[in-house]
Amino acid sequence: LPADDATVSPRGVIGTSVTRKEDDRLLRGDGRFTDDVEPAHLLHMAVGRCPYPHARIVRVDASRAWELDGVKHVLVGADVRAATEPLTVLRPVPGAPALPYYALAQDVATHEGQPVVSVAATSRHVAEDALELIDVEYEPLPHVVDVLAALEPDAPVLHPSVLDSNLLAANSDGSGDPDRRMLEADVVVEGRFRINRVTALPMETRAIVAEWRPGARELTVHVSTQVPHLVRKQLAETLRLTESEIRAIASDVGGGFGLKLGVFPEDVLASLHAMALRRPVKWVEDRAEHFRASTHARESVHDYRIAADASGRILAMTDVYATDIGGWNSPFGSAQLSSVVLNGPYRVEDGYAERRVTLTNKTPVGAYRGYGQPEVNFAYERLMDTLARRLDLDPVELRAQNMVKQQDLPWKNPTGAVYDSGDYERCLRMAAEAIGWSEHRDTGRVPRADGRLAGIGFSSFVERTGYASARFLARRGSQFGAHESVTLRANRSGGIDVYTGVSTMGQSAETAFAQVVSDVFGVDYEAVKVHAGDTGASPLNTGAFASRTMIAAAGALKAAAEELAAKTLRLAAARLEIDAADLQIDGSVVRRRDDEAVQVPLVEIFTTAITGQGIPPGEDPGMESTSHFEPSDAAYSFGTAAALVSVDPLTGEFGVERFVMVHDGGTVVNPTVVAGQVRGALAQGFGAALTEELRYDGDTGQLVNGSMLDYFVPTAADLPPLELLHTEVASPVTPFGIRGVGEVGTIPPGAAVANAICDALADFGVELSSLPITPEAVWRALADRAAP
Ligand code: SMO
Repeated sequence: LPADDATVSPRGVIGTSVTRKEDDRLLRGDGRFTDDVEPAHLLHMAVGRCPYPHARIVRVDASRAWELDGVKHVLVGADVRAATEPLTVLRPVPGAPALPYYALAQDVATHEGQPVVSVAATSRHVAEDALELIDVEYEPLPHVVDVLAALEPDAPVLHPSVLDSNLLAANSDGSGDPDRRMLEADVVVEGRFRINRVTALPMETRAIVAEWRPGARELTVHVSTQVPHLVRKQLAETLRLTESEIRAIASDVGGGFGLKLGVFPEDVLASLHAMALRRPVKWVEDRAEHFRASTHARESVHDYRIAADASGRILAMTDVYATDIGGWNSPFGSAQLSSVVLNGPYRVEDGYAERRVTLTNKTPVGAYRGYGQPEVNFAYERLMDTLARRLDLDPVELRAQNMVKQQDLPWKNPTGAVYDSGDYERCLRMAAEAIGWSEHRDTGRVPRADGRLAGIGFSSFVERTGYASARFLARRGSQFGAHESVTLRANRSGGIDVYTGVSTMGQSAETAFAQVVSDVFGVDYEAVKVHAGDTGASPLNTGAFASRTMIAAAGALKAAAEELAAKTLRLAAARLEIDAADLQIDGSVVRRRDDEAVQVPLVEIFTTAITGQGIPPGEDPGMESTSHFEPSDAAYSFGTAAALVSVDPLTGEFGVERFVMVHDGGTVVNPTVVAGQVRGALAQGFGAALTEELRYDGDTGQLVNGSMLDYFVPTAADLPPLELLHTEVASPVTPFGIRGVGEVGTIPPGAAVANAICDALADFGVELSSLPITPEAVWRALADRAAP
């Protein structure tokens, strides 16, 4: 790493690959997931779901289910309507009306898999048997599953009581006069880009254990979520309880990826059963349910245009796109970042994004790692290569020529995003160098001995991480803030306990939080223990999403650790009768800076504070601090990926032989963790780019590949070798210069691989504009071009 632009704290703990706090328990099988929670007298819930994409519920008769041995409680739509409010949306699409989304379908169900009835029984199998005994009479209604067809005037309307079409909301952002630039430009390239419907597929499906103690008026929910404090808020609203009456606990979470952002219908149902029965109720989603009833993601159609002059200078970029939100709003609302990073890393003053958020009779679309950014990257990066070919320019030089320059940052893009800092071109050059672009450009297009053709493709990107501000979120109607919050509490063993509402879902928050506390306070990393995900034992925070945890939490950790360190030094100064400025905290002791022999153990200082016995006059007892921190703006990660492919031009079969990812996530807290995050997101990015697609049959409206046998998730063996390189430009808007890293890997695989295939097949004039990129798609594109 170039040392000059890295802001690494002098104590050296930030920036080192310390052992992960989470590994020991997870590797030993001591992790505690929601399904591991087994209270006494536990009952189990099963949910009956609509088998049609769109149907009126004419009649529900549950009488035979009630009679089955072991059945304790049955809920139908009317029960839910009487006892609850509709589910709320944490990040509604601006301008979208609220839809009356109840935990069980009321008169009409709008997607296959929507909950219609639920049963609590002594075991899951009894509950599922009971579902079979419930008579639901459906009247199938006309359905629409294609996002563009859903906008046609003759399409069946999903929510006629609220909307007279399936357009949930339309909005646009932009500046300048891009349509005029299009007319003036020497060249305009455009295309329609179809992004596939995929799903996040966490290894742990959704799960909840709900327990109600009426005497205590306390509903405790163990729930697999990224946002326990927000689940608590949404459950309170829906169940007509106060937040005081709910405790949400997320222990280990087996992957969130954006899917587990907020309350789901089944969380409400399990709570209602538990409250009616005064017994704990568990629901663990099975994989078939997960495919139909959690959330899907990404599906959208982008009509993207780039205008340029003859030298390749970009004059305007526009994206008019429709995103599919499915049959209802999901708890977090659909992806909203395509517009924010409309132009990627390229400098352009004139541009707009116009979005139509569209209802279809499919599973609701929610957040998924990347949240709109992989989608738009595929469109603009495919067109950058088209533009290079049209103008006979080197695609690397065309990109470099148009990238926002380091000295021009911060810079506001046409949709109002302020890119903070970075050296975008350096990442591009590093990727080109690493993949061997110049040799390939000069000699690489000669067919290999076996007839295969090699190609190299690039994808450059910026990624928004975190949020601009609470003010920005308020303007958009979001129900949460931009800050993160922690409590630090010293203990009588000489350690520091950290309490956070962030749940730990594989992103290594416990490790990174402990690193910051250790670094700022000076205490040993091993003496810091992080307690995560319990609303009953953490300050009211925001949560783990938007790649935002570290960029916000690091500031709160720093402030709280500094406050405790100052107090620790004052107490030690009084004890040692030395000026506090001459002391430092070093591992397990406070010592004189220039004389190690003069020291006092931290355990003694902490005990003094906690007991209040012997604290100097003017000091309060206690050694505890809570801090809330909001970064001054969002931080933009950036980078370039490069793929080397070989393609069989007869069959379209291809392989990704190398994949280089050059990435800048600002100051790195833990290199191993960052590499793991980038690799994990790349795996999901490759799945969405090459193999994953949720397919619906147009005639029946059924999901046809909702199982792990039919939906192809890449395994480690399916991935190309991943070569990771980093730069480390500190962000000026976050503590320590940290940028988010959790989602970035999902962004570039689709465009990089498609561009590489189109490069290999340049002589055939093949242009790929849909995801996923399959050998069949390549073969079809070749066949289309070969046809007269
Ligand atoms: S899609 Mo992420 O959890 O903001």
